[in-house]
Amino acid sequence: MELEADLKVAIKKGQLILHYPPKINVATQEVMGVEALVRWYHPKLGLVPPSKFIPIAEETPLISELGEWVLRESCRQNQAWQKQGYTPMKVSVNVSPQQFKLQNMLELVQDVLQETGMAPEYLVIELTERMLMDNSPEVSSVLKGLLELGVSIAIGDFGTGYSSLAYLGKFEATFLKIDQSFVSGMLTDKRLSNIVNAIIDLAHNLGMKVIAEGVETSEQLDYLRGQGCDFAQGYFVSRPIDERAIEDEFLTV
Ligand code: G
Ligand code: G
Repeated sequence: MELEADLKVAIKKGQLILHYPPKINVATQEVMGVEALVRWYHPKLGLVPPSKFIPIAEETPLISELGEWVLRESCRQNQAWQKQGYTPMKVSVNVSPQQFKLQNMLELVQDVLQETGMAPEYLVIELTERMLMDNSPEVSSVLKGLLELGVSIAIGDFGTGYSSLAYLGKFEATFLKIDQSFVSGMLTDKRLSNIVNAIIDLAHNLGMKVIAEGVETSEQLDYLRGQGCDFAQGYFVSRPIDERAIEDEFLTV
């Protein structure tokens, strides 16, 4: 619980930072966007990974404050890059199911886009399957509203844990992300490559683009290209890096 009190302070004192794993277009190798991942520079503990504090925040209303900070900072940074003349790209922001329950995400997104001046087409909201299992009318209408605004929706960790194909029939997401557990074994395990191929076909048949997560080698990227996968992220492209490194290594004018 000490961490919870510290986290409250952290948000106020600017101890949170974002690191960005870039995503590339598999066919052209061009950067299509970055994902925003939060980290916490704790004064005593050093760099704390999100796995250590997001679950704690999710048990309290702090998840809204944290989520709001991440959304605002991601849009601010991406708009700043565009203003500096870099080729525009998308930024994806992870949103916890708890945050969706606690606040009106549609209003929040509209406010943040207006405040930062970033166009909706550059924002991707990333959800997990866990979130979509809650097919309440409220969640569906917020997601619909976001899509109508021009914001994209990505479904992450596809195929893990909470699998249900039911929601894919009801809801039109922009991107489907193949979980890294499938990608990491797909070149040595035929069952896994069959699953990867099936997810790509399924997504394309439903009008979604596919993002492979956890790509670590050029052989994996080549395989995904052969299967028509649209985008990829993972250590082969780059580990998550700070905004300066993104500017130096990935942005183009
Ligand atoms: O250790 P690493 O940063 O790579 O872990 C990434 C995971 O942490 C993401 O997949 C996501 O589940 C979670 N995460 C990172 N940043 C955020 C965030 O801003 N909000 C939420 N809800 N989860 C995040
Ligand atoms: O964002 P997400 O919850 O999917 O991230 C899950 C974890 O996987 C994070 O801790 C992230 O740092 C890690 N990760 C992301 N890309 C790679 C990769 O290419 N290889 C490995 N081993 N881990 C990765």
